[in-house]
Amino acid sequence: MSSNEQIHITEVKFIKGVVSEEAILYDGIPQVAFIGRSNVGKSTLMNVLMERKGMVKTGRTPGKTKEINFFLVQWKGESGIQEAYFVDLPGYGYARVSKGMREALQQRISWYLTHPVSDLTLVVLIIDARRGLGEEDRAIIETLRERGKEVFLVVNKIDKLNQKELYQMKKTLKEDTLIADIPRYFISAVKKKHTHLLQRDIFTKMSNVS
Ligand SMILES: Nc1nc2c(ncn2[C@@H]2O[C@H](COP(=O)(O)OP(=O)(O)OP(=O)(O)O)[C@@H](O)[C@H]2O)c(=O)[nH]1
Ligand SMILES: [Mg+2]
Repeated sequence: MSSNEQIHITEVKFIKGVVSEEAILYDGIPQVAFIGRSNVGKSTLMNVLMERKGMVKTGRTPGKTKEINFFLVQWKGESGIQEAYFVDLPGYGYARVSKGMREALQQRISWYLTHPVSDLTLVVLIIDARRGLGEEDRAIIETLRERGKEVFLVVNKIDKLNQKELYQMKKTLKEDTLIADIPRYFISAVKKKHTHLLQRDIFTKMSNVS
């Protein structure tokens, strides 16, 4: 798909929630995973990118998503219909679930991200523009880097910042050597600000592997 081409999504459907070893992890369909702290807007963003309101549940009790949810997205590309799984992961860092549950979820996330055989092609790491990169985010970036996985960094909820605050956040991230070579996007999922750029880049990446 060339960069100025329109995306035509033809189908989106929920396939299943996964908590352990399953064939869907390596069935040959490329995967793009959405991860981040609880409440950063993962599910809201997925709905925008997949162009389906309400496909993924949003704004419910934080920490509710416990499974690794697979959505099959099909679109028209240059070489006909192409497909990928958009994968919604539990959010991390939610304080109000038990320590045991928090650790179990953390383990499930890293199990998925580091699975030795998988078709995980791209990881979209989402952070809240008001908080910046946290320790868990940094650890995940390091893990993914060790395994040579490609990452996009999405700074969401920029509608909550004024110009000065946005400038400051951009500067802070620019000076952060950990993410120097990671593409980054400053967006608002709710206002659909700059989400088309991110959508284009994700579909371009996924088109080139599927
Ligand atoms: N102001 C603003 N609010 C947003 C934006 N994106 C998401 N939200 C809100 O943030 C809250 C959480 O959004 P979700 O999409 O459910 O977040 P999540 O990361 O999927 O949360 P968990 O599934 O609990 O990990 C909701 O109330 C959304 O409406 C944004 O760009 N701007
Ligand atoms: Mg969610």
